[in-house]
Parts: sequence; structure tokens; C-alpha cells
Amino acid sequence: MTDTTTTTFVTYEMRGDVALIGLNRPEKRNAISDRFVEEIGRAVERARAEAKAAVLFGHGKHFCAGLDLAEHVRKTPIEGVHGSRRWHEIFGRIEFGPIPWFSALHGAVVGGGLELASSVQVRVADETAFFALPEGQRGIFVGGGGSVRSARLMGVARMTDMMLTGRSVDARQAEVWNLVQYVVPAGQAVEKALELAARAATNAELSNYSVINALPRISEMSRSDGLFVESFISSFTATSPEAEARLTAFLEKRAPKVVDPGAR
Ligand code: 1HE
Repeated sequence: MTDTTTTTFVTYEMRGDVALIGLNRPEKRNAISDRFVEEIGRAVERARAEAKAAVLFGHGKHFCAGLDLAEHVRKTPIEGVHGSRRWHEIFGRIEFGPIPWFSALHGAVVGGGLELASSVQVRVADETAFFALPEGQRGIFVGGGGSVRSARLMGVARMTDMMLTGRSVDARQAEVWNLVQYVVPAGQAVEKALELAARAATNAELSNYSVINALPRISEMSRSDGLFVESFISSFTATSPEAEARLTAFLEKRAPKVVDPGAR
């Protein structure tokens, strides 16, 4: 069943087990206001409850132009802090949750748009995508988690360069910089992200949960702590009933083999 819901700024539909969530304020290039981020938050909670994976994309010519600057102009310092913390909460529900998230990026992926994209696990860009952090030019700083998430993806030196110089990075460069994992022809990002999400949705829930929640944490641990924690997660997942069923299916030749990308 395809259940499509449209709120003021967000479209939501189920494609099989995958939630397809669209940023839908194209006339303002999907700039994110306070109301908009709350709508994203509600869509995130719904996807966490009913989907096995989710895809985030932007309606119109761009993925997202970042923070709604018109709204930001009128804020006091403490309102700004609360606003930033709210973005952190909502994006954190994407980053550390029960399901994998994919983003389909095109056009501008700018400021808070890049911060939102940085909170998902897998980013697919089409060739029209470009990435920028114009906070320096606007007299502000990242506030949607970019100093943590985007910096960890591309590295502090590259992010510093983008913020100081206003540099725009195209999709191919973004792939080299580890900002995106896939680059596809124009107009094909949603299709590709849906394909990847549908594949991830068939994984064991416990494996997906471990990948999403353990890998980023382990990468911030010392080597010896990371290896120690890995052993427990490894044993816990491998001894689950789901793993037993899947391992048996492979041994009985009922499960697909790993694909050789070079095979015809
Ligand atoms: C906006 C916003 C916005 C567009 N807030 N209204 N983000 C930025 O600094 C990016 C600013 N935007 C742009 O550079 C360009 O709009 C784009 C390159 C993204 C797209 O260009 P284009 O030619 O397709 O659209 P446009 O004509 O510039 O914009 C269409 C309308 O959207 C226009 O309003 P209109 O009433 O004149 O039609 C724009 O004013 C409006 N618009 N972007 C508000 N961001 C949690 S901290 C995060 C900090 C940040 O995100 S800083 C980065 C902010």
C-alpha cells in the first residue's frame, strides 16, 4: 500500500518497506524554518516506527538551501541556541536510530542542508549537486551538527577551507572528499537511493542497528576499546536466531552469493 501524506513542508510516502521523505518548500529552495524542522522531526519519528529504511530528498531544483535566513535574522542569542539544539535532537534521531537513512542530493546542498545530509548514513548525489558552507559570508556558524558530522566526513581542513573561502564543491569532488558515497547522472539520485535503501531494508535488523549505532561510536574509541567492543557486538549479532537462520540458508545454498562487480 502506498500511503502518501503531505504536510506544509514535507511529503511522506511508503515505498514497500522504505519511507520516502521529501523536503517540500521549493519556492524557498527548501530553506529550513523552525516549523519545517519540526515537520522533519515528525517524519523522522514516523519512519523510525514503521519503515525499515528511509530516503530523504528535496523537491524542486535543489536539495536544501540550509537555514531559513529570513527567520534567523530576528532571533536572540538564546533562541538561536535552542534552535540549534533542536536541530541536533532531530538530526540525532536520524543518525542514531533503528533504521538506515539515505539521502538523494541534487542542486544546492548548502549550510544546514549539508548538515542534514551529513546526519544520514549513505549519501547519493546526482551530477547537478553542489556543496557549500556559506556561514562565513553570512556572519554565522554551522548550528545543525556540521562542525561534528560534516567535519568528520570531509576532514577539518577541507571544512575550514569551505567555511573561510565560501568554496563550492561539485558532486565529483564531494565524492573524493568523502562527502557522498555515490554520484549518479542528473535526475537519478532518488531512484538510486531507493534501490540502496530497499536493499539495506532486507538486512537483519540487529546487523543494521549495530552498523548504524556502533560503527560511528567505535571510530571515536581508542583502538583497544574499539576492538573490545567489536567482539561483543560481533558475538551478540552472530548468535541471534536471525543470524542462525541466515547462516544456515547460505550453507544450504538458499541465499545469494556476494556479487563480483567485474563479472558479466
Ligand atoms: C532563502 C534561502 C535561505 C533561498 N533562507 N530564504 N544558506 C545560504 O546562505 C544559501 C542562500 N541561498 C542561495 O545561495 C541560493 O538561493 C541557492 C544557490 C540555494 C539557490 O539559488 P536559486 O537562484 O535557485 O534561488 P534564489 O532565487 O536565490 O532563491 C529563491 C527564493 O528562495 C528567494 O526568495 P524570493 O522571495 O526572492 O523568491 C530566496 O531569498 C529564497 N531563499 N535560500 C531563506 N537559506 C542550523 S545553522 C545552518 C546555517 C546555514 O544553513 S547558513 C547557509 C544559509
